[in-house]
Amino acid sequence: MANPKICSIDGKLAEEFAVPSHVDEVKEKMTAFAIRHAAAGHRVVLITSGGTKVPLESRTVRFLDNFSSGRRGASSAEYFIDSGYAVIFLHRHRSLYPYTRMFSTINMLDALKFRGGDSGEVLVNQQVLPNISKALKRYQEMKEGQLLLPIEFSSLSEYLHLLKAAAQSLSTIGSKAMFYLAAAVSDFYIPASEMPEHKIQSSNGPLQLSMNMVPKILSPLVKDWAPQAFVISFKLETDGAILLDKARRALDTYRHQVVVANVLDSRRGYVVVVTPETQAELILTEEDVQNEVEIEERIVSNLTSAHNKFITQQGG
Ligand code: 9Z3
Repeated sequence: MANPKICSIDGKLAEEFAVPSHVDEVKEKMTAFAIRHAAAGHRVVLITSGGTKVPLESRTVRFLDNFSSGRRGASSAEYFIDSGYAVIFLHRHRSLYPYTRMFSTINMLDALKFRGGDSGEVLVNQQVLPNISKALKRYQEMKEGQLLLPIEFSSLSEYLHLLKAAAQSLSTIGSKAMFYLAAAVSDFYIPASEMPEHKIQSSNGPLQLSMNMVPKILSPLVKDWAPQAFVISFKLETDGAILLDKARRALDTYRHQVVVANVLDSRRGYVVVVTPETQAELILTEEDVQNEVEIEERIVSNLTSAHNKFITQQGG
């Protein structure tokens, strides 16, 4: 007889995806963060950002990676903080990070000049670091308010377990919690029981892989783990023709509040915010781009208003 425990997503998570050793410790931190900020009148958003990686061998040499630079998640974190939210930033190790992302292509040493002498003073060349003063001001305000809690993942297993822990932590603050699921998450994985232990040998010829479907985590998140929260998922396609249909289908299936739909090539300048009743296109014009407006500012503004309405409707 099939093991009924493995049929449920909770069972599958426990059996087939290694539990990170620090998950309980992280969960405590996230719960304390959520409670403290909710008590101070803040809303709290959990942002997922970056791609997951899936190992092909237990002693891993190779893995399958999902594409995402992490820019969407990192820039959105800044705009949420500017809008009065506290942010739990569940992100892929070494993907783009709020505030520092603006300088990720710059070699810091090219921007600094040692003044000499004993004072240890260093000068900053603001031409090499454009907008550094503005970024530093926002960063220091964030630090002062302790408004960002960064949590890292690399593998799909870590992502799944940490997201579950985050959902349970945020359930303590009901409708004041938002989930902004921008990470690019693998749909496929190799279960531990079917994974070769050692490096796959090319001397055995071409590689054929058979991968299982990753359980749809959005389903228990919405139904069981954080049923009062405001939940946004992202839908990524490369074929624009199927995008909106897929977004609507996701809303029908998971019954959450919003899908932000985007196509890989145009994601920096065009997204559609889809809800069960509405559909709003957010587009950056040439002028916006010249003025360095980012589409995440528009996305966050749209969603914070929708969250406001949601909280009012829930009577919270
Ligand atoms: C997204 O669609 C994000 O907008 C991007 C952002 C990953 C495209 P970047 O990090 O890119 O700024 O370079 N994220 C969701 C991707 C995803 O895996 N969605 C699943 C799907 O479409 C549902 S959870 O099926």
